[in-house]
Amino acid sequence: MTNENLFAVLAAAFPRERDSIAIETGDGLAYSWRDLDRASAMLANLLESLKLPAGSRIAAQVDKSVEALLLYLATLRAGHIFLPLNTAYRKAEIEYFLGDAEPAVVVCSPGDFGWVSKLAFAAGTRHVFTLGDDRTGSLLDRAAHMADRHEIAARGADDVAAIVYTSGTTGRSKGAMITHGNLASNARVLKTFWGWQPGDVLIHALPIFHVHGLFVAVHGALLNASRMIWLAKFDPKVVIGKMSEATVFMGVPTLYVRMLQEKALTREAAANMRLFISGSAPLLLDTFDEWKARTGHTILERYGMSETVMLTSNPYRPVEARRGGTVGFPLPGVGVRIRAADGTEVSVGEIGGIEVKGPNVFKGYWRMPGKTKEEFTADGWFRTGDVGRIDAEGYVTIVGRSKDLIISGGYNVYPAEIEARINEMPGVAESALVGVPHPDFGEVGVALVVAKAGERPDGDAIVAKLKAELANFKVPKRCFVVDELPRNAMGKVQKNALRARHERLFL
Ligand code: MLC
Ligand code: AMP
Repeated sequence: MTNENLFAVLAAAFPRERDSIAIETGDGLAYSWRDLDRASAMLANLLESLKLPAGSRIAAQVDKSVEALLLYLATLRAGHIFLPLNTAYRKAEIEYFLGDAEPAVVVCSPGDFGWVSKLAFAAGTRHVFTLGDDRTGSLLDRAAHMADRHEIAARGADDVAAIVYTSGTTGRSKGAMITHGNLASNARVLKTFWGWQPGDVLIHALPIFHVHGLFVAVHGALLNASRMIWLAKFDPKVVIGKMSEATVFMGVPTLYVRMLQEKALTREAAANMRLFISGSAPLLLDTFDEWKARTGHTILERYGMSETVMLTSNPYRPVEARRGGTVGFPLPGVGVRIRAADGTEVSVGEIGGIEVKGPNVFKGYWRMPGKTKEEFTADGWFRTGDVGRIDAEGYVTIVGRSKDLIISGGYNVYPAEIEARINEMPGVAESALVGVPHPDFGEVGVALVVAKAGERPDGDAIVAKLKAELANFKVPKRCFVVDELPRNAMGKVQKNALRARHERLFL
């Protein structure tokens, strides 16, 4: 029987020339394919030495480094479940994730050991390691004593490889259980669909705690035996400077917007590049057009989700068929359909809810069978919560979202979570968070707050308090105290009206 462990799939694609460079970092370090194999073996052996039960979760909240990537690969290799956590998350957020996922192992930055280990031990975690972005910390100290050979754990396509938390529209965050089969099938499809070829080099400038940077970008390069230029943080100047040595770049729209502000972005600078891919948030037509004018390259926009990895993509060839403002066609093997609110089929070109099906669609939400069932139709399609249409040629266009979600710089912000926090603050009767256009982040949150009778809460103080409690990208950029929130006949807050009122705040 073949081993369907995703690591086995990726490792089978490593080049025979094991001493060639697999990853080079922004500060000049080089890792060969042999290094990736041996170091992931050592880390996998460390995990195995802990004698963890099958299906253990390995949580990581660490700065981006090659070693952080190796921890992910080692977790796959040992057959455990990887749980990546955004480095911006603060105490309350981490406390929830650790309590919900009950990881057997938590890896955090050395500077966070005090507070993270306290939360982890309270959640029942037995092992807390540290990993710095400069190859320091107890994780590597312990792994240094391990053997550098390791037999890849046997896993089936339906076994869970990772849990990625996505915030809920109401209440608690949900952990999407993504299987080895989901990830392997998607990576294989994208390798062909995006025309990965020998000699490709990827500039990797995204964070590795979400599906875009961790799965789409990393699996793409590894499955193609491609070198990665590994940048710990996105810096537009550095990325433009590296284009002459690379061929592929993936980014959220904000990254493209920021590069367009650089004089160094020219046709010449981008001449060696084969493909620019955008996703995670809507790419404005202006950005698409401007990029083409400045570099001669047509950005290829695609659409995906944590629960489904990649769903649709504009075509690779012919280049003229990449259509700005659309997310292209369903990927091979992926079913995409549009349904009216009552679940009935809509005619071609009509708007409705986007539903999807395929080997890429996740197994369900961690310990939430009820929620999982709710998000699937009776005939097994997953409701994305996105609203769109499919035209006569088959192009999918996303026109909005039925889920109350703000996407800011490629990060998802669920208003319900922020509103709940604001509502708990003294002097606040109720609140609403809406997303408004922003030139850099695409969309940002603005909070509207109604005071309790006789009280005078302060908008700036509310923002400051949220800053202390929440991941920075979730904090509203502005907060206004208003007399009342507009409501419809059903008593529901009319967020569209609020959005319209503040539409030009940052433009
Ligand atoms: C940073 N800030 C943000 C923000 N990022 N505000 C709103 N939205 C964001 N995304 C704010 C901080 O709060 C801070 O504010 C200030 O900007 C500087 O913080 P920073 O951390 O130094 O910012 P920077 O490094 O410039 O980060 C911006 C960014 C980053 C665009 C590089 O947000 C980013 O890497 N985004 C990519 C997200 C991503 O990978 N998404 C993929 C999800 S997967 P203050 O006030 O404190 O100074 C997915 C599925 C799919 O969606 O289809 O791919
Ligand atoms: P996440 O839960 O972080 O995986 O975010 C998934 C959501 O990002 C999707 O449901 C969409 O709303 C949004 N998204 C991803 N790609 C695109 C895109 N190309 N255009 C518009 N929205 C997108």
